[in-house]
Amino acid sequence: MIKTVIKEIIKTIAICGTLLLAASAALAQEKQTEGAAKPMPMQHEHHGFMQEGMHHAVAKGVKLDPNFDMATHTITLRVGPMNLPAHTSHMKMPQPPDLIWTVPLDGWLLAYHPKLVDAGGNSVPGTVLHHVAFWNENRADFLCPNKEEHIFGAGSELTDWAEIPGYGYRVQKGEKIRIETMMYNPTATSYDKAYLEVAIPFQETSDTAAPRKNVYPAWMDVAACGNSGYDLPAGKSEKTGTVTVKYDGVLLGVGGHLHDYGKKIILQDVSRKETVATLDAKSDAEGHLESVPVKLFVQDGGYKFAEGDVLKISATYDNPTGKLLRDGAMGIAVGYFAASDDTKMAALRRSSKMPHDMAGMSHDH
Ligand SMILES: [Cu+2]
Repeated sequence: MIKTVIKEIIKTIAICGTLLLAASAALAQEKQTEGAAKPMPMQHEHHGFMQEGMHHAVAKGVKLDPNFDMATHTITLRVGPMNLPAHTSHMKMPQPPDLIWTVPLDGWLLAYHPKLVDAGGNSVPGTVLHHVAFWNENRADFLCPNKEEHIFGAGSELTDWAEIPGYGYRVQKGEKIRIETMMYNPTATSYDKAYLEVAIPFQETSDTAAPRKNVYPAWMDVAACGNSGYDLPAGKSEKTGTVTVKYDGVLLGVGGHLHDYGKKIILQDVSRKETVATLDAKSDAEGHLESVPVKLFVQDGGYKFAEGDVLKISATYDNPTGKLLRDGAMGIAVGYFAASDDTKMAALRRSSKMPHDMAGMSHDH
């Protein structure tokens, strides 16, 4: 079983916004129209981030419920309820349909804080989250424009994407954020009516006192701009890929995404002949991934990328199972990018949804 672990993408001291804005009635009204599930039952086939391209039964009655706390400027997106019987693999578990959140504000999303709770608000262990991924259907990825912008992801470790002071992910009213959730339950405890909650502090653009700089999620993948998942051979292996930077700017920090038996991920700027980061994974005695460290550059003004720079990513694994693990591996350096000339990034906007076969980081074959 693939256990997804994205660990602490950007770890900084979170500084909560202290400016209290007037509560917006418009935002509250917007909420009523949210949360409709997409009707297509085969949605998982087309867009899966960590999925194996196989059919999943669709869980019934799972809704998206967005809640706004104007006092703290936090949106909480709640996905559920989900029934999670003990000892159920992600293939056997009926999975939530893709859910669409229509952004009700012009502003910045500042951080993502995921957690799992039951109907009574009690904590449910992250172990039952296979992964969750947020995609902005109205924007293309700045490194791989054949893909949608992947703005947040987490697995069992419930990666907390902390705020970077002064920066935010710019959203516009009406943008469609697709939420893909995959659950499983390897534990001996069944969970009835579980909910995934992602708390997202935000700042509106109408808050002109301290405007944010825009950041773009940078997924630098050993599979380049193709599907992220690949077959993991037995024993030691290394996979490398390259992507070309298309804009001048800076990388504010970088973490990594590997699966079990992952050893390290290295990001190099080949054009500059420099190693940007070497991230050595932590694993348990069996090789199950526990964490990948984060390297920050924001305190030094960021690591400079120039248009045309070729980035090389390499992922090292040591698979002790003695057999090839189909779709068992991913190797992605994940960071935040800030462009020197942000106006150029407007070209990444899409008015309509991209065709399915161009959109995802799917494992489909
Ligand atoms: Cu993965």
